[in-house]
Amino acid sequence: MSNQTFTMIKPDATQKGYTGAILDQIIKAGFSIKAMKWTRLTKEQAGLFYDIHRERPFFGELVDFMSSGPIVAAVLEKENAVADFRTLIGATNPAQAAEGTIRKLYAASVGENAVHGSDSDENAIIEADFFFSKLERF
Ligand code: 3AN
Repeated sequence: MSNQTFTMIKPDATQKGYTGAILDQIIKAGFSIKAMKWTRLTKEQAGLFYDIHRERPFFGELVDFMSSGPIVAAVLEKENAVADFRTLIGATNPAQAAEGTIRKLYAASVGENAVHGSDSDENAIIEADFFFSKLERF
């Protein structure tokens, strides 16, 4: 079990003005921010980030969406970070997400689902390293 996870606030949520409310919910849930940036992915970068989904039928849609606007990328710290953050954001499909979760509150669909959260300690490290150097983490 690791104490860090990686998140992105996705283009649907940044463009609808939910960035502040989502960050507030993350902080109130006990996560501290170790690194954070406001940026925008190119299609190539989005494809590399989601490389494990390259063969999935929704890959093209996912890459188009994730490069369609700005995102907030962040490394978060808390005991049991990966599992607790997945609980906080709720199910991938917002229709199945529990009440009060970030996706239930702010996501529109399974594709445009407001936030990303790492699914394992191993992927949290890979994803954090994709966005942040050691000099950008405090
Ligand atoms: P999660 O983000 O909850 O770990 P994954 O890893 O199954 O979910 O999927 C990665 C991302 O791919 C999701 N966050 C979502 O944006 C997108 N995605 C997953 N399933 C679909 C789908 N059926 N149609 C469109 N996009 C999808």
